[in-house]
Amino acid sequence: MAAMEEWAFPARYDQDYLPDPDSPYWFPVRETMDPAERDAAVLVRLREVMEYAYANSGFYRTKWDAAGLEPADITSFEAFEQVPVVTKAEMRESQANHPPFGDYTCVDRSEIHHIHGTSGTTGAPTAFALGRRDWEVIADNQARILWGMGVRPGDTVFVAALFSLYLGSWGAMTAAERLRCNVLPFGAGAQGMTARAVNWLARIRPAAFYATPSYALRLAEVAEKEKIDPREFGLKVMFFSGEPGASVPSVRRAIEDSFGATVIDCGTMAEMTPFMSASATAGTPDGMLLWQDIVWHEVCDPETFRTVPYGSEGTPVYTHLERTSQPMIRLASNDLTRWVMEDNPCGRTYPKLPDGVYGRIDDMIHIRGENVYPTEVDNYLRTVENYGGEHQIIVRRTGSMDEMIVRAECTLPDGQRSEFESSTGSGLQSFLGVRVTFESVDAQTLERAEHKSRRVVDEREHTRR
Ligand code: 8LE
Repeated sequence: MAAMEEWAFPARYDQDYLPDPDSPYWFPVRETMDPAERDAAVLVRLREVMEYAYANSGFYRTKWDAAGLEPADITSFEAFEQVPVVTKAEMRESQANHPPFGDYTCVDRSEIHHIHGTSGTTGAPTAFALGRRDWEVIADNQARILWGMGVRPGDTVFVAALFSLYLGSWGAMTAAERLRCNVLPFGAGAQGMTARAVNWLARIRPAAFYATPSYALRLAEVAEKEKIDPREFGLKVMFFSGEPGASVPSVRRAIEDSFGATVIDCGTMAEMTPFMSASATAGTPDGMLLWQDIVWHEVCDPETFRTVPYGSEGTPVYTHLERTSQPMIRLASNDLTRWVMEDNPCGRTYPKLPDGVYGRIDDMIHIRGENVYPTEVDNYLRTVENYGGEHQIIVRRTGSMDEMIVRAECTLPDGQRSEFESSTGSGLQSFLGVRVTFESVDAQTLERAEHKSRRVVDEREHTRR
C-alpha cells in the first residue's frame, strides 16, 4: 500500500499542493484505502493526540486520571471507547474556572489566531480559541473536502452565512481561499441583505454557495419577490451546515428544484472545526461521509457512549486527529443519526450517515410515549400543496396530557382553507403517528430564519429549556 499522504502529528500541510486536476480525490490514498488499514493508523494517532493533550492540558489530565486511564492504554478501539466523553457543560465550567479559554486549551495565547464562540442568547457563551497552525490545517482539510464536493480552483464561492462568532462562514471562506477559489464573503443577517444577496448572485453567478438550509429557502422566496429565478444564478454546488435540512428529503428537493444545483450536506460542530469532516461528495451526494482520517467519528449509544453497530442509530461522538489548540477528544454532540458502511459510488471508503444528522436529543418531542423529530414535520409539510413555507410546533400541557399543535402557513385565502386544514392535519397525524392539532395561518406571517430555524415552542413546565 502507498503511504498515506502527509500523515503526521502535529499536522503540517504543503500549502502549495493541489491534486491532479482530473482526480476526484485530494488525497487518493487516504480517501480510498482499505478502511481497516486506515483505522489502524488512526488508532496510533489517537494515542498521539491523547499524549499531547495529557502533557499540555490540565483538563484532560485531571479527567483521565480520575477515570484511571492514560494515553498508553489506548491500544484498541475498545479501550478508546472507555475514554469518558467531554460535554459542553464541562467546557463551560472549564472556561469559568480558567478564563477565558479553559484548561483544555493547549497553546499559549500568543499562538491564537482567531476567537469565535457560541452565539446562543441564553447561558454563558463558550469561546473557541483557534491556533494559527490549526487554522492552516483547518483550511487545508476543508479545501480537500470542497474538492470532493466538486469545487475547483478559480470557482467563485458565495458565503451567505453570518460573519461574526459563527465559525461556519469563516470555515467555508478559509477553505475556499486555500483551494484558490475566489470568495464572496457576503454574510447574512443584516436588514435588507437578502434582497441584495439575490442581486449579487444574479450578477456574479458563483459556482458554489454556502449557507444554512433555512436561509437558502428564504433566499429563494425573496428572489421570487424580486422576480428573479434562482436558477439564473447558475450555481453548480450548494453546501450546507448548521441544522438538519440538506438531508431532509423534501427540504433537499425544494432547494434543488429552486436553484437547480447539487445539494451537499456537511457539518459536525463548531468545536470540531474542521467541521466539514462529515460531508457528502460530488460522487456520493446523499447523506454525509465520515472522513475518518480528519476527525474520528463514532456513533454511540447515548447512555454508555460505546459505538453502536453499523446500521444502528446513536449519537455522534467526535475526536480531533489534527488540532493542537483546543483538541476535542470524545466530544459528545447530543445529536442523533444512523451510520452504515457500504460501497460509496465516489469510491471513498468512509462510513456514511445516510440520513444526515436528523435531530438533537434535546429537541426530540415526547408525546404520550412517542418520539417526534421536528424535522419530520418539516419533511411532511413541504410535500403539501398550498403550504406557505413556514410553520411552528407548539408543545403544551393540558391537564396531564401533552398536546402538539402545528401551525402552518397556507397560501390560500382565509375562508378557503377548510380542506387544506383537514387533509393536512390528518395526513400529518398519520405520518407522525401521534395526535396533532393543526392550524393554518396566512402565508408570510411566521418569521423566517436568517440563520438556524427555531420552530419549536415548548410550553411545558418540566422541559429543559
Ligand atoms: C444536522 C457545523 C456548524 C459550524 O455549521 C455549526 O452549526 O456549528 P454549531 O453552531 O456548533 O452547531 C452545531 C450543531 O448544529 C450540531 O450539534 C447539530 O445539532 C447542528 N448541525 C450542524 N450541522 C448540521 C447539523 N444538524 N445536519 C447538519 N449538517
